[in-house]
Amino acid sequence: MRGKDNLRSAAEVLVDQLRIHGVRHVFCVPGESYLAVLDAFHDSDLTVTVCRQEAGAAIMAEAVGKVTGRPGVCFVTRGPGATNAAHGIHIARQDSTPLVMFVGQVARETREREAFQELDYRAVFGSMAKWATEIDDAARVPEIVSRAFHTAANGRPGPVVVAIPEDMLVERIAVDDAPPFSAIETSPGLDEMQKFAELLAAARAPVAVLGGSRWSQEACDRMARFAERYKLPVCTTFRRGHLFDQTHSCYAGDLGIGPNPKLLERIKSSDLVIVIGGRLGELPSQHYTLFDIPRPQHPFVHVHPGAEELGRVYSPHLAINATPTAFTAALETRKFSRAAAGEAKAANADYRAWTDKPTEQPGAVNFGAVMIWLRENLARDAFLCNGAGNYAAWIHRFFRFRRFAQQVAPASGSMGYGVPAAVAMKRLHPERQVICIAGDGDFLMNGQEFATAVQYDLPFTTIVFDNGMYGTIRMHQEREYPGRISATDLRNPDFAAYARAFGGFGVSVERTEDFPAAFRAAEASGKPAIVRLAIDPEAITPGTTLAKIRARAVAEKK
Ligand SMILES: Cc1ncc(C[n+]2csc(CCOP(=O)(O)OP(=O)(O)O)c2C)c(N)n1
Ligand SMILES: [Mg+2]
Repeated sequence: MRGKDNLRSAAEVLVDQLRIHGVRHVFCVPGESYLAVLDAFHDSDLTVTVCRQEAGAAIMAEAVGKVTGRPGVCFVTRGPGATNAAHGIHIARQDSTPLVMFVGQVARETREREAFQELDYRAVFGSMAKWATEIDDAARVPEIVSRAFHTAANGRPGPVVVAIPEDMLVERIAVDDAPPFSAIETSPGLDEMQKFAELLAAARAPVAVLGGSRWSQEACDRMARFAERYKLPVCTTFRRGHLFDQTHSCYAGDLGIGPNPKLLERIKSSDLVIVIGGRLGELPSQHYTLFDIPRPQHPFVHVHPGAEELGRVYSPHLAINATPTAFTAALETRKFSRAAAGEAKAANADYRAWTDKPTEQPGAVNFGAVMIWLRENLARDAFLCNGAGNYAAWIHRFFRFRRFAQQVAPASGSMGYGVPAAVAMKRLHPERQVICIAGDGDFLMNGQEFATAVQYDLPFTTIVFDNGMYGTIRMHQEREYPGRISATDLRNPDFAAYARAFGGFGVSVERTEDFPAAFRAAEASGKPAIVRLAIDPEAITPGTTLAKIRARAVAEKK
């Protein structure tokens, strides 16, 4: 708000810039280091969500960036606030998500004395953020915030950290606002599209691999039309299942952890791999084993919005520096010729055979059957939010994502993501169904944000897969050190009572057949809810048991 003197505090200027750049939501944990910004929120129409821990606030901002393609915004205090928030900054980095985090900083005249909670944010976030900076001069707030938004959102998106000294925030200044930032689409050139057309025409068994960010519903629809027209099998990379309608007849499956062996075979024997949008990091490359480094064994096209990513590990036969949005638009502007061999149909049949029915599992709750019930009963556009743990293998295998951004989960494999992400989705889209799925270990990493859900009356259901252990690590332990259990057992709280203690709804399920009624009761409660599932620890993946993994490891060691 401008005073009679026509001046604004730097904090007011900053909040005005957020509105100009299109921000509607901010997530924060307050701190005395940025009181002036909290005060500027008071008169703004920003929707503020106050969180219980900065990791929660940063993950909420990351989730907003992920589904909207525009920077999610969070505010945290200096020192411990900023280091707590590193959880979300790292996810935004690895997942290529636009995010801007503002950190309250000590007053400028006390800097470099290691003042109370002082940190050098350029150094701390230097290797984690896409850009880390500090605003020294109040008059430069519009310029630096504008650069933060452009940097976070364009090319390969990522997190930007902006430290804001508390004395700078209260300075009163006369300064012009910046114009709104623009999302810059990088389009493929005509020569590149010609070369792409030639590679596609020559290929007998091509496969497309979708990943990364800078997609949209329109881009996904264009990709689906292209696949359909040219009978192209399409798979999605780890936690990017929402980039292709998984009920589409060209869908070939999830190239994540524990993929369908037939999908791996198909990719290995393919004669043209087209990677669109993704980094082809460790998981989609199956720990860098699927393709030869640096030159892949088959013709290889890599389309990525960040020029620095092209040729980073794999030297492609054709590198296209373009956003998936612009690339898929270019696909619609010309005709391609292609010797259709019907492999999309075969690929989809392999996918369906792998995912249509649940596998046999030890224990009275079969999580595969639960996932299949959810895929048949959730709203078509429901958000599914989850973190990391073996429980997620059932999501990737048995759920069927239909719409862009429906899967809100960290490709970086970070635990503790689901609850804050679900809070953010419900804040953004109160009208849409939101589900969180969490492991017992995973849930308690940021489960305190359940209180945030209660505070803002956000009715979403969290399904807790309770197997009494850090299952993923137990699985690795049994593989590498069979029978030597170390630091992977968990003694859990009563998760249903936890929900009730916070003011939500809680129920525990011991048998598969009781799940639908429990889930419906949770949804009908109109409250944030937890449905806890009692899972047999032996049910470690959809395909095997702990005992089998241990027995095989023992036999191999003999
Ligand atoms: C923040 C974070 N800390 C640690 C890990 C390492 N880690 C990966 S999965 C896992 C166990 C997950 O346990 P749980 O949530 O109970 O799921 P489960 O595997 O039992 O299904 C751990 C500790 C991680 N990925 N992220
Ligand atoms: Mg567990």
